[in-house]
Amino acid sequence: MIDLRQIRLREIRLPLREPFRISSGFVSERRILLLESENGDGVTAWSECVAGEFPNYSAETIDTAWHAIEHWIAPRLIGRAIEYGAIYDLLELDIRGHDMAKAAVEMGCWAISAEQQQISLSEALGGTRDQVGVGISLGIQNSAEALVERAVAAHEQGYQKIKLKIMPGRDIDFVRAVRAALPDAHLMADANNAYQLGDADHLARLDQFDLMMIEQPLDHMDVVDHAALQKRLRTPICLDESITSAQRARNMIELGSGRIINIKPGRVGGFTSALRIHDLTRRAGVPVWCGGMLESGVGRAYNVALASLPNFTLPGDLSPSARYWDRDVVTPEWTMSASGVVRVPRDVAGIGVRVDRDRIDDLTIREAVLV
Ligand code: OSB
Ligand code: MG
Repeated sequence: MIDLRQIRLREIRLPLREPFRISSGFVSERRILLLESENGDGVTAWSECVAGEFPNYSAETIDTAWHAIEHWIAPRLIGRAIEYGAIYDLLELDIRGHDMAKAAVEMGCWAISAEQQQISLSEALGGTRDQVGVGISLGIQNSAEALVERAVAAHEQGYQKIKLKIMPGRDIDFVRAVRAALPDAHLMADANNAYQLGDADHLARLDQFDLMMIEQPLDHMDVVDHAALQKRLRTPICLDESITSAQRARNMIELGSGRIINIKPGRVGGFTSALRIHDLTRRAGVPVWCGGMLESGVGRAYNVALASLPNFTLPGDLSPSARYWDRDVVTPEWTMSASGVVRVPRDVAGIGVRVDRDRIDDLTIREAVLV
């Protein structure tokens, strides 16, 4: 049973080792919202909000999430006994949207519950895998040569899936060059909404490169145009931004808007919602994989746990700590084996890594205690 006593919010700044560019924006330093939630029985857990600094991926930002947690979400939960599995539906009753803010709190409560039961987060979720396949997401580069160089290096490191961010003007030729350099690699593209249905003929030119999938080519809320586009592509469409709930996942399946889903627990409002999507896609024979939002080692723990569920049959955007940071905020840092897998810490209770509190204190630029 969850009976939250307080939530401590902190903003930390963590510079990326390499700037990351997608079709709609650019980030070189992550502003990360971390939560430390304390239950009435003294059990605590760290969690992370995946919202970015600017609303180019979805409407939420770190600042809207901070506001939503402080003013609307924490007041619904603090001092009120509730099952962790019921938090998502409680918040949905009268708070529209703010899924990333909700997820940060809800997932922290799952971790509290796992700590109480002395089981791993993976076990709490019903995970079955001891290790999960890892993919890398390569940001948009200035030239095809620069992209090829990074893709080849990633392939040599063992990544099981290489995702190429694309946008108009940096698509067909860039993907062609990578495919020529890596004839057998598992490649995919992610457009982050950079195209319109009128670009269908252009996007169909990607079919020749045997991509595993093309992620979210059209509008960030759309499931209708994607259905029309999927009819014109041989390459499977994978939806990311459009799938904000189990209802949207059901719509995608009913309409044929895509054949694969990238589940980011932060984007869908937390673990209860992610599990519903997992279960309904599994029944429908739609494979899923775990997406990433350039999380610190705290958020990564939640993604790795989720990716240990049975229908996560494709490699996730779960790169090791060193891909992103000179030094992560957890110990041990997240690592990847030469065969491209990350170990699921199913032998450790809770999130499975220790949070380096001194380092977080050093990195903290803003703090609030909600009681
Ligand atoms: O579309 O999947 C995306 C990062 C920020 C915003 C959106 C996306 C991404 C990534 C990064 O692709 C994946 C990762 O965390 O490694
Ligand atoms: Mg994406």
